[in-house]
Amino acid sequence: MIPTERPTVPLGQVAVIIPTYNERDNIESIVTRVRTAAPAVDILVVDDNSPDGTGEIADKLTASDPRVHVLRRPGKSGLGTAYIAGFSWALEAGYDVMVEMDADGSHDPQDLPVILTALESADLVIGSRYVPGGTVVNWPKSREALSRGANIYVRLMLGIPVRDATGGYRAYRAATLRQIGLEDVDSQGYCFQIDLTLRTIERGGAVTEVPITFTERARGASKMSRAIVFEALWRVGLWGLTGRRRSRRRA
Ligand SMILES: Nc1nc2c(ncn2[C@@H]2O[C@H](COP(=O)(O)OP(=O)(O)O)[C@@H](O)[C@H]2O)c(=O)[nH]1
Ligand SMILES: [Mg+2]
Repeated sequence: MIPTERPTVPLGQVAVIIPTYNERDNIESIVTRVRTAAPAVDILVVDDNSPDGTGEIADKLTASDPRVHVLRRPGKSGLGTAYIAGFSWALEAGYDVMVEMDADGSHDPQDLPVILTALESADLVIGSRYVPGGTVVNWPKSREALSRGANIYVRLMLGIPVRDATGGYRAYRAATLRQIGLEDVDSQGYCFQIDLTLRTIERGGAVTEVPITFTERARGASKMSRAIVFEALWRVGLWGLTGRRRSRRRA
């Protein structure tokens, strides 16, 4: 969905939020790459007390760069709550834009300037694998089929014109996050991304997708699980069947 008539609004200060759980081999590289690709942004790492020492590495990065921040949580509590904690921290600190980015290198920091430029005339920008020009590298066919299938299911169930509603490389305006009621979001994983996309659209927000190349991680292990996939299946099904979008519009 590409808004056409909207005037551009300057962005202000950007916080890139990077959730981590056992990303020891990736954290330093991703922080350095973000710093190089977008020197004006600040970074917040949200680490869930990773047993592999990711948090300690992040603390060292903070010591040498005051624009890198670390939020340490006591234990693994899921991607959704990690982002909500990160968003809350950044909203409180007065940032104007919050970017979601994985630590594992799947999201190329070099795409950040394009994503941020698109946000000048949108409320949410999704780095999209499934718009023309977007692509996935090094995923097994089964994983890509799952992701594509999930996005078709989302479009059918929710009726939203977004090609990559599960994508986790995205930028929000602070005002958007303030409006969508983060306090009652309890979706995790992919469903968290779908939930926030739907909430943005429900409140009249403009969503733009820009094509990205998503590259499967080279180091460390994925935290995706069957439970995360099933959560998205049942919640999206429920939202679709109960007409969540229509009832919220009336509210
Ligand atoms: N803080 C935190 N980060 C998480 C959690 N689960 C996943 N992550 C991070 O979220 C990002 C995406 O996770 P990943 O395992 O790569 O998922 P995949 O890309 O769907 O396979 C990575 O940076 C992970 O370290 C969690 O429970 N807590
Ligand atoms: Mg990943």
